[in-house]
Amino acid sequence: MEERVEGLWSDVRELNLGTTTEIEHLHNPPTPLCFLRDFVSQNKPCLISNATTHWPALSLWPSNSYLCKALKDSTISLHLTPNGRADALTTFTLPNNKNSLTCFASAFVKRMPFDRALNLIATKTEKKGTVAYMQQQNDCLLEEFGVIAGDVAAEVGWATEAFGCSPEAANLWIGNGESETWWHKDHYENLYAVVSGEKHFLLLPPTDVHRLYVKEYPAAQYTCDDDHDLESGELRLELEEPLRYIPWCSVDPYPSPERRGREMSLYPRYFNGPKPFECTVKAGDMLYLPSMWFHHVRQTPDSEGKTIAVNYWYDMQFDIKYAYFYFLQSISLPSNDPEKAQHPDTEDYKKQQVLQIPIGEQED
Ligand SMILES: O=C(O)CCC(=O)C(=O)O
Repeated sequence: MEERVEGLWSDVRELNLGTTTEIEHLHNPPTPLCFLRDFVSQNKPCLISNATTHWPALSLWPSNSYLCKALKDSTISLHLTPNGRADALTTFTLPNNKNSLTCFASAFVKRMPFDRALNLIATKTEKKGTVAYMQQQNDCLLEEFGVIAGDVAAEVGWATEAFGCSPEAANLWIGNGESETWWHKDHYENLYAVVSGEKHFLLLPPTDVHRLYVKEYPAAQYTCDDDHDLESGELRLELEEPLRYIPWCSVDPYPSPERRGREMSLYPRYFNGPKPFECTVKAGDMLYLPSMWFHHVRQTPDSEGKTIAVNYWYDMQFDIKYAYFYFLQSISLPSNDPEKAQHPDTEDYKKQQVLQIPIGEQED
């Protein structure tokens, strides 16, 4: 079975996606027909330049003082982590200090005035104990940033025509070079436009699902006891109670040199298989990220310390491609992982996992 699945990875590249790490680059927005025929129906990404040249945001938003003035009365949700990794795997040390486990950690989310949040993101200070990211994914362009929403388009015209519907949500993302978005996939068609700074995407097609070693991890949440001084304030990680399990990708694509050997031996299908597609989205560019594609994102800030992007999520079709993908991910392949089970399913097994993993034998 392993060989047949490996054959699938090369077939999709040879037949459709290309065998380099680059995705197709369009120098102008496509017509709705071309977009639908050449990309959406083929579930194939592309980078599109000159799709947002008419947006006032491109000249206005790089200025922090413009944003602070326009949003002076706005309260927004800021996501805080100690390491820039929200919705990512990290090590949780149990209260006895002897055991630890790998868990899925969500950010501490704090509502605050926009200017304070931007200051936490864009100002570099020595003592910083937290990494801040505005990334509330609830249609936040309108929900939280309504006063500047008119600086960008409400939807992407040619995409709306191709999909036959308006976006389900439009989100604004403001982060800095320390934030990283871990491998995951979404059940949406995504048009992702960078307004300031750069975003660096790694992409893998849905056919490569086994290369990311999706397993169930206990959910945990960062919290903060004293959130008056969020810059240096300590974030604490707490396991959710009752325990809840989240299926999540296991692979860190950029392990530190000390961890690299271990990661490579745990996740050979990722490290020894075809390289992920790579795409840097610069200010003024837009990425079409098809539904169910796995993506990992890093960012480079602009000269005022931040990266800004706006993305539009359109409903995907739950069609025959989805059915094939769902079938493929149900096939389990052997794993080198000492934590073994890809989908542990009994409560006893899960409790054992939580209680019996000594520090030092963890993935982090
Ligand atoms: O920009 C990011 O950090 C992540 C973007 C993303 O995951 C998405 O648009 O689905």
